Amino acid sequence: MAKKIVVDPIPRIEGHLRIEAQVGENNVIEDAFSTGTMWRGIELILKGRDPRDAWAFAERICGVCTTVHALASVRCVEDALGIVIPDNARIIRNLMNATQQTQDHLVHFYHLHALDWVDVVSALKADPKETSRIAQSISSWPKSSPGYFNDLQQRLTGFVESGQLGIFSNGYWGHSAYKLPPEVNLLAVAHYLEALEFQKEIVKIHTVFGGKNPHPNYLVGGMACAIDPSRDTAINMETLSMVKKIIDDTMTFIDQVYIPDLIAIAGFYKDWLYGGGLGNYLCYGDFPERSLEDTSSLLWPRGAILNRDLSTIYDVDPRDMNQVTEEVSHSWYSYSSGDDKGLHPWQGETTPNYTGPKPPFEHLDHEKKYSWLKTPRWNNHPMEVGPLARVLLQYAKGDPMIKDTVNMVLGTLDVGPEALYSTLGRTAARGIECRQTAGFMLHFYNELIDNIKKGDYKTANTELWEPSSWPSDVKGFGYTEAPRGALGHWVHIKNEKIEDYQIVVPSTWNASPRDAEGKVGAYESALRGTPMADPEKPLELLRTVHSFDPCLACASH
Ligand code: NFC
Repeated sequence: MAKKIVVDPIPRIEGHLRIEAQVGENNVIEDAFSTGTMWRGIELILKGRDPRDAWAFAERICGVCTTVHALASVRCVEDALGIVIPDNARIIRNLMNATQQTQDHLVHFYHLHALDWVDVVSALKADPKETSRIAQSISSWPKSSPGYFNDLQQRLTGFVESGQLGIFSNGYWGHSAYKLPPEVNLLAVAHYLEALEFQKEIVKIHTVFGGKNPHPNYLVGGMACAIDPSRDTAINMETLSMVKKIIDDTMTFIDQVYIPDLIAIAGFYKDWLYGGGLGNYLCYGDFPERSLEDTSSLLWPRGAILNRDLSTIYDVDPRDMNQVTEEVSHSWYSYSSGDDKGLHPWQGETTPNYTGPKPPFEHLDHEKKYSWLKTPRWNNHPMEVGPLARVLLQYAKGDPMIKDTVNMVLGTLDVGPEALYSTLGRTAARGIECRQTAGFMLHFYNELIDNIKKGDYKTANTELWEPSSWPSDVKGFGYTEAPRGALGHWVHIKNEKIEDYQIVVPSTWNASPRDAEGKVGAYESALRGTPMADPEKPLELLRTVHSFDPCLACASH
């Protein structure tokens, strides 16, 4: 008889995700149900407000992807009001978004996902000399002496002996699904701690252009930072050289630490090819070289792939009332129509209606409503969004940089392209993409410097700032690719105020419950068929769900 297991909560930092899984006799997951257990109502909080303030509320949806809701929000209000931003604002937004992606991917790999593959306690048994030899054989990163690893091991031993593992507590240490030798575990723990220290450097870029992090400042019409060499503004020679140094250090860290670690760890798990999931991928695209309307100028393209068929790329139009919809047949909301059928976000409704059991409870009834997440669909298909979707789309389109990096990673691991359709493929795609976004940081930095050299200092356009100049009834759409995937904000502005605001989030696409036809979401699909060594310690389930980098704070907002 199938056993039921419950893992709640799942993410290490971002919000409330519960998975209930049915596990068969042979300890293979037969079915899984994904539940968002929290809701805050940001869409309702936005109603009736000045649309120019929306970004500041929307950005507070999440402190992890801490710029992307502000970006999508200013873009959707500008779209509605016909505001064109200056070129420097486009460039600074791109630079801030590339910074966000890069920092977020680094944090995900080391701090939110690595411990699904790395056994911290096993690192105590490592020979530091051998760790040093391995480190020097895979990278020229300077922190690699036997003494360095020996010191770290002593510190770690101190933690364990005092019974206080701190950030490393609550792991399934010693689980038989961990495959790394102690020496590689020690190497990975060293880089976990180094990455924790380094990631805070990367976000200093947000403090230069957005005043602070988390939640840097944005502005409808451009960016709220002044460039003016005649005054002592925050953007000056000193801060720009600091930004350049951070970008250089970030590229070095990714090339010398993240990518070699990714390949070294994956090399021990290349047979663990579970978790491929839906095989449908959706991207809105981002990083405009000219404008958001001109989708041919996006460095990350827009498009959809169905059934893992990379030979056909489908056009995507999130303004098309039939393409993107959200339905609530298994979600704790009700629609005024009285049925739960999908609505395009410009017709969207958010009316909470909790019908689940009163806590504490053992299990949810999955025939009924079972999540605070709505169920997004693209042309009625469940879709996976995120780094794997973006890498596959660029691979399918023949982007030379992505093709080379994907081929390098697959070649080094000695696996074929089918390995991409897996938990490990999703994790590898994030590393490949992180290398690309660090390159974008440099690209947009150079573009900004060129503009400043030409004497172009303009960062904001406030011509349409006066509400009386706005149309009385208008709708807008703003998009971005957040670290976890395609993000859309849709606004309806009436008589100078927000009439309706709908947000469809990457983690909602991936973590959604099933739809009225029973089609499962991306997490639910990816978990099916996963074997577990010990269902009481569901490490393999965590691996697959963590590979999507869940953020439930965003997903149910
Ligand atoms: Ni929070 Fe966000 C969620 C991202 O999916 N990326 O919409 C954005 O969080 O991390």
